[in-house]
Amino acid sequence: MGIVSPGFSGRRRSGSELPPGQYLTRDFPVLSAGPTPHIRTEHWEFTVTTETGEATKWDWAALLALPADEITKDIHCVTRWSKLETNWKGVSLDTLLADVETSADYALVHSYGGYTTNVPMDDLLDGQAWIAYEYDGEPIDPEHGGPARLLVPHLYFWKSAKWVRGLVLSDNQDLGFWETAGYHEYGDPWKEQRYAGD
Ligand SMILES: Nc1nc2c(c(=O)[nH]1)N[C@H]1C(S)=C(S)[C@@H](COP(=O)(O)O)O[C@H]1N2
Ligand SMILES: [Mo]
Repeated sequence: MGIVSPGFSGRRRSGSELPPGQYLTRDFPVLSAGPTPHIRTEHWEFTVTTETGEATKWDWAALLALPADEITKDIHCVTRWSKLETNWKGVSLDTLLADVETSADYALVHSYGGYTTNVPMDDLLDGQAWIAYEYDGEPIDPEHGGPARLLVPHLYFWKSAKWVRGLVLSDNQDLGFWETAGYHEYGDPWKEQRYAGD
């Protein structure tokens, strides 16, 4: 038998899990730049528009019909809270984009309510991003982006657009809401890319 020190259960738990300048929170703060839109799933649509103008749409039934992943990831807000091991269910962007013909380098993510954020395509593929529709085994609360939000947890959480309604793919990087307001265009929490120029 090995020696197990008290409080060490084998689960990852150490300061090194927290990106620089972040603190741990156990609750789930709500951060929204405007009012919470209430979108009924029967009216929900997700549209991917490529650089050639080709549009592909999914309605709620089509989203739910796709293979989904159970996702456990740490999330890091630029206002300095981090929450470890959050649990989501959703469809990976690899699955959604499998049949979308594109060679675009960038996506501008659009939300119901008008929020936008830019993410490179390389950060949306290879198991790094999802359209999530469950949090902790329940439908996502409207305040937290339900019925569906983007989840791209390796970047600051402002990239995880709540009430997501689509992606516009482009060869050029068009900046989103916070990025236009002076936040970093990429937003890697491990490099503390909070503001433009960081
Ligand atoms: N549509 C939309 N998505 C958004 C935001 C927003 O204001 N509108 N805020 C972002 C920011 S700054 C953060 S930290 C997270 C907060 O998600 P939460 O409210 O579920 O914690 O959502 C991101 N996605
Ligand atoms: Mo944030």
